[in-house]
Amino acid sequence: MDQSNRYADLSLKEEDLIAGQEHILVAYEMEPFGGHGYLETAAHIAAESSTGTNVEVSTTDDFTKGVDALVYDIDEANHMMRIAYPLALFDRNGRDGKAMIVSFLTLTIGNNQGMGDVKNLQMVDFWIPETKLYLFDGPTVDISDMWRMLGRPVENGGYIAGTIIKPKLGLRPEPFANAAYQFWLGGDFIKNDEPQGNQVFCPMKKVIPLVADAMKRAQDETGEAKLFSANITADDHYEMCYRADYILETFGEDAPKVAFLVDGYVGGPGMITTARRNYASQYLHYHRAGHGAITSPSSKRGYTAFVLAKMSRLQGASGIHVGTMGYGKMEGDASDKVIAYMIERDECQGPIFYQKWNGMKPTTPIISGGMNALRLPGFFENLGHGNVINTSGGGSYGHIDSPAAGATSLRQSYECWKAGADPIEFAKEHKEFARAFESFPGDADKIFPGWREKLGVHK
Ligand code: CAP
Ligand code: MG
Repeated sequence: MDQSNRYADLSLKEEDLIAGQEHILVAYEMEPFGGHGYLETAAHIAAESSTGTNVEVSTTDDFTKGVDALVYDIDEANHMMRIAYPLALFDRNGRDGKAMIVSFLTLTIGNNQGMGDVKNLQMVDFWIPETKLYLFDGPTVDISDMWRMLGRPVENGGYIAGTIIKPKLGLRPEPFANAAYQFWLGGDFIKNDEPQGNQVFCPMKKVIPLVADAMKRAQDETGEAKLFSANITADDHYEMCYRADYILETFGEDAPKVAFLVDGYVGGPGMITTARRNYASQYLHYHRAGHGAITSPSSKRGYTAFVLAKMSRLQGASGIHVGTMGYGKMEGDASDKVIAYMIERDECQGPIFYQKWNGMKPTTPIISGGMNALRLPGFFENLGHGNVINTSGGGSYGHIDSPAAGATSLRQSYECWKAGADPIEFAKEHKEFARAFESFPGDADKIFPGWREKLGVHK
């Protein structure tokens, strides 16, 4: 059934919808299966994503029709379409009237993902009216709080050198805490790797007190504050809070320096909001393992990594992984910097929509996955700044001298880029950075050909 006379209105103007502030706008890349018209399929998607189904139902009344989602723009040649969703469609909390990301997803990326006439459907951008942003939690804690704890300026506080405890699994409590201590001697921030939590060989109640002690010792030794991002991901709200409460109590006076890592893609939006609402004083670290299943550039469904990051700011993530923009080991390319800009700025042009954030706190881009001191200068150059948290697991524990030397090499790499120095010349004066070349010779050959001769390394 062609529903385009009800669920499409191509005379609607986007600028009027934006001025009206009463719709959420969503842009999709869409292709119908052969035999299905473009507008007809787009209208079917709008129907299934709002008030309709594949047939007319007798219970529809005039009010219902007033909240239909409407296709207002199609570009068949480029497989693009845009839908305006009236705000009234979205479910709201009974307790406090707030919006729910889960409801946003249920409509915009719900049943429409499995329809028989839709070959591909991926959300590439969305726009929230800036006067309605107060409906979303937004972040409570941001990178400026981290900078303050590190004793730095709260604006432009610079690069936060971090790591992930490696190996990913298989360390017992003492070696685990020792790995943390060793890194903290040179760096700022450590995160649990995403599967680390409460393994039988490394129970939370054994390892967390040792990590808290390692933090104290590293702080005493270096005279610097240290940060730890503890994984509290769990199926069950109560289990998550049980872990979080135990961790805060154990860190005691250092609890403000604890972030909570939540795996928000596998765990789902409810888990992020549970952390955001129950622990509003902690930095909320959104890890996104598994997201590639739908956000991969090769994926034709779901939504993009850009959309995931933009949603995370609404949910109140203090920081989210945004990839490495082609400089690390995961998928991505240089143009992904728009993901970082969208979450850290107060207004930003996305792939389709210009979003104003109306003062909502920023979400830190967390840069991770195959990074090391040699790859960072190029990364900073592409991004244009270094106000990020970077976690380099292999890049720290893979340094041939020590994890502390690995951490120092990361900091030096930032200093090198900030000074606009030539990395080879900089390496001649900075031993840990120089030793990163020998630690990661494959990268060194690729990024700095001829480095051996220039640095006098002949092994
Ligand atoms: C990085 C990491 C992170 C990835 C996830 C890993 O380790 O701990 O989980 O960064 O990808 O297990 O791969 P290395 P993303 O530093 O040793 O590579 O950040 O893109 O979500
Ligand atoms: Mg990991």
